[in-house]
Amino acid sequence: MKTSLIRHDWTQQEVEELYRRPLLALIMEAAALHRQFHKPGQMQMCTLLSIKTGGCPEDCAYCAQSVHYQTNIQVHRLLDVEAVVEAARQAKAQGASRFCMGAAWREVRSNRDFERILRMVREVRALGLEVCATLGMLTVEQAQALKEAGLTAYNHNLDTSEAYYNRIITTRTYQDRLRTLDSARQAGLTLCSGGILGMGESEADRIAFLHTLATMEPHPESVPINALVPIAGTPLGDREPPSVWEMVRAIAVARILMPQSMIRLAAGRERLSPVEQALCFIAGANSIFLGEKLLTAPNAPPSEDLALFEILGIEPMPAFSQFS
Ligand code: SAM
Ligand code: DTB
Ligand code: SF4
Repeated sequence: MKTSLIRHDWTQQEVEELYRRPLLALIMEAAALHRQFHKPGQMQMCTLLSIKTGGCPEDCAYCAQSVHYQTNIQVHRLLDVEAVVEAARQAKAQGASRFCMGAAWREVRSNRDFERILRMVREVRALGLEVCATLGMLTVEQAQALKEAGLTAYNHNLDTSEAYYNRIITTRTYQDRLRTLDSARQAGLTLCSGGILGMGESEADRIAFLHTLATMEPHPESVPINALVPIAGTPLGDREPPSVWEMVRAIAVARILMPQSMIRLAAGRERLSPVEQALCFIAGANSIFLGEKLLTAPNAPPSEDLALFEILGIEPMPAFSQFS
């Protein structure tokens, strides 16, 4: 039965065995589960907006927005509610069903900026969109306030394995990360949590990272798999992004481990050809970021996305369909 395929007791060894399988067989198994749990002709479209850009005190080695690195971005304070609602309206008109707001904060503070974010959440939700936010660390009380305002999901990525984490970020710990995810869960928010491939991590790190996600109970409803977008000026600015084969493998393993979750082919998609993207969709990805920009970096052009969906016969997933 379906439910027996949703497991939270995966062992590290099982995940490793899956991860090392021959790629084509892995893709086929993932595709079969994808068909069982999801409508294969539907894709979730999420649009990102950076509502507060740059000046972040954390030192995440991949990030354009950290104060620790000299990068070429346009820094700005928290946007006005009206500007955000207008961007959400446009995202909806383009076919997005989820609107994700990102702030370059280490943690949420309960001040006027937070009140403004609660207003943004209420108004974007009133447009009939799912609303996601990624604001850094969070307490249960703050998560509850967001939930009451109508927030659907909280994004907080584990990024990589616990063992590799301090090679990428020194200003917080893996435990901090897990604690925030727990606060969001306690408040009844759904979770969006995934990671980045191509930061110099080993296969063992990728296996451990996927194992951590797959043993959460419940699984994060949404799992973004990002390819590193190398940002000039950051410590990872010169890295070669991961190959499409590495992306497909991670997506397929995530799909098998967490059959009911949305697996998002997230950052780095603009470097993939239409055929490469289609392969990621066959391997189980059923969610993308739609829109010209991610947070600071460019995304695949929406016109090209819509052309590809036309060819593949993919339709936008309606809002809230995962939860009904
Ligand atoms: N400050 C908040 C936090 O760290 O949770 C929210 C914003 S942060 C930019 C959201 C996520 O974007 C990060 O956790 C990371 O996984 C992803 N990300 C950031 N920069 C990236 C890059 N250059 N390439 C790929 N993914 C990136
Ligand atoms: C996620 O996993 N990826 C998004 C979203 N969640 C917040 C962010 C990608 C950022 C890519 C680099 C940039 O735009 O600065
Ligand atoms: Fe700050 Fe988030 Fe960027 Fe890390 S990823 S530097 S916490 S904005």
